[in-house]
Amino acid sequence: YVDKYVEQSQALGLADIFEVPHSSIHIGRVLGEGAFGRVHEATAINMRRMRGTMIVAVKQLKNNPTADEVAEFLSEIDMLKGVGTHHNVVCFLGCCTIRAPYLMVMEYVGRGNLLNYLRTVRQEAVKFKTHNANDSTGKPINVLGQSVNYIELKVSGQTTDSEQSHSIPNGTQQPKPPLSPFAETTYAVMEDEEPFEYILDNRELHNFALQIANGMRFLEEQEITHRDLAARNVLIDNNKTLKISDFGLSRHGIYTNTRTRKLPLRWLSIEAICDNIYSSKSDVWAYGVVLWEIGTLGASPYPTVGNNELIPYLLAGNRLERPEICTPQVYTIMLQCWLEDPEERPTFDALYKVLSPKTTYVD
Ligand code: ACK
Repeated sequence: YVDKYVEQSQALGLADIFEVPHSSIHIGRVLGEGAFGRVHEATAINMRRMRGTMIVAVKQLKNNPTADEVAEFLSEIDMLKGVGTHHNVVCFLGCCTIRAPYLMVMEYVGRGNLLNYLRTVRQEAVKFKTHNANDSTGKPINVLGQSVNYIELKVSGQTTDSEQSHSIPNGTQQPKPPLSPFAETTYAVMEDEEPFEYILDNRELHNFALQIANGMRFLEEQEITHRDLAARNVLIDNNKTLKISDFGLSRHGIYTNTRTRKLPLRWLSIEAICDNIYSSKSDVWAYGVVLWEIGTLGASPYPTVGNNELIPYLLAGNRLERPEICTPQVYTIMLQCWLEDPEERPTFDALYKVLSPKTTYVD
């Protein structure tokens, strides 16, 4: 349905086509809040000549926004009108900008953000490990790397089909998990009644890295700088498709930040912190941190380094450490993303190609 809307808008070639009346949007529960915005689930009825209802996500400013906040929100909407669509970027569907409350209507992405997903995977893996504490045979797993079938999956001491997953339907007795916490499909949990699994699977994590690179190369191609790429700003849908979200800080081209505002310090490149210069290459730095977040299943970067110590720490050549479950090859990619000279960092297009299964996996 999202594609139909977008086709319709593009066919008409009008930015105004995005404008919808408030009466077509029925705001529902709050999904989350940011510094000055709030995202709601909503029902759109007969929105933009389309018959019927659909669930959407609606972003609006909090009460009593300042003039600056309103201007920024409207410029974010303007920017989104020109972005076009890509399956790894949250789709902009419409807006109410003629009168307040101003609304931004987006495709609804049903499973929250990637950071929470990764942390749930980690929790499940930890539970799993604790359950199997007396199994000391676990080899380090390779995530985001070449080794796929890296360890046998065992149940009660017997080798089983490595494709088997262990689903735990809500409220039922948990089946005995396999002995090794490092199996290809280590542990899966069914959430609600819908089949959505939390799995520690190197192919899945690799695929996440690839999808983010794919969405980002689409933005890079249009010279859009995201400026706040982080696992918390990547959403996941029911089919495990990742969507880059939260364009609040995005700008066209290379951008020098002149405002003082809260910044995602630990995701920022050296030139972004020191000189306020943002480009696709500073997004590439942030992408390296996202790879690290994936590899650590949602750890917080530089936990031992204070905010004021971060720049001297980076300038001295220090970087985030290799996550235990990452291959040296993937860590090399991260280190390239964190090269001090932005020009030496790879493009998203190059990252996408390097991470593509064809070049990485030998089946
Ligand atoms: O992590 P979450 O559950 O997913 O909490 C955040 C919150 O709103 C603030 O950004 C959620 N959110 C943002 N955009 C969307 C969207 N398009 N569809 C569904 N949830 C969204 C996000």
